[in-house]
Amino acid sequence: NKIKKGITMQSNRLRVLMEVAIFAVISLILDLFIPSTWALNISFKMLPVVIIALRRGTIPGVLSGFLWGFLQFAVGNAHILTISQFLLEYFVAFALIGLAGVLSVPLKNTLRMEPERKTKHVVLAGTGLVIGSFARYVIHFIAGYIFWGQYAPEGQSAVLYSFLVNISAFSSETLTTLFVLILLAQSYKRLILVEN
Ligand code: 218
Repeated sequence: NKIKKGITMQSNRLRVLMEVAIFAVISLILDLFIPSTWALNISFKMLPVVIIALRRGTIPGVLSGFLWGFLQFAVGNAHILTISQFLLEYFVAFALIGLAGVLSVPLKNTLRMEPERKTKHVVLAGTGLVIGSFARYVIHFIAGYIFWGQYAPEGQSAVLYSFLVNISAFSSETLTTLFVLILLAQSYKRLILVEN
């Protein structure tokens, strides 16, 4: 019986890792096909990583974001200025999206215990999204004024330039993703609740 339990735990770990990888690939595909600019980002490519974070918790979420960042690099879809900029924006920033997972347990408890309270579900999932997205964009803002300041318009400081670009990208991307999260509210039970 102990052995049986051990095997079940192992195959469950494998299952979680597969989900982490599959959802990172979905984020990558969305990123390859939805056009966006640095400042305006009407897309929901973060959503798969957010869903994995809410479904499996912070560590799988962070792993999935990290893997997405690596895949961006692997397929040549990363914008690299320097090594430290690359590590910061594609590994640290993307991994931080997984922080959405801090609301995994509260959301799953609510889905189980108060299955009819859709608004509460959306508020919890949306707050997770905002936490992960915000943490990510703090990094893009910092990288923006350290590394991307050269692209600021004449007379605009690097800090202000990075702030304006990244606050705009953060708001547009987070709101778009929130919108899709609201559309998905009926499916949280299937997307986020797991038996094991
Ligand atoms: C001001 C400024 N411009 C560009 C970047 C680079 N940046 C911003 C947002 C997201 C990503 C990752 C790929 O989607 C990158 C590389 C910046 N940080 N700041």
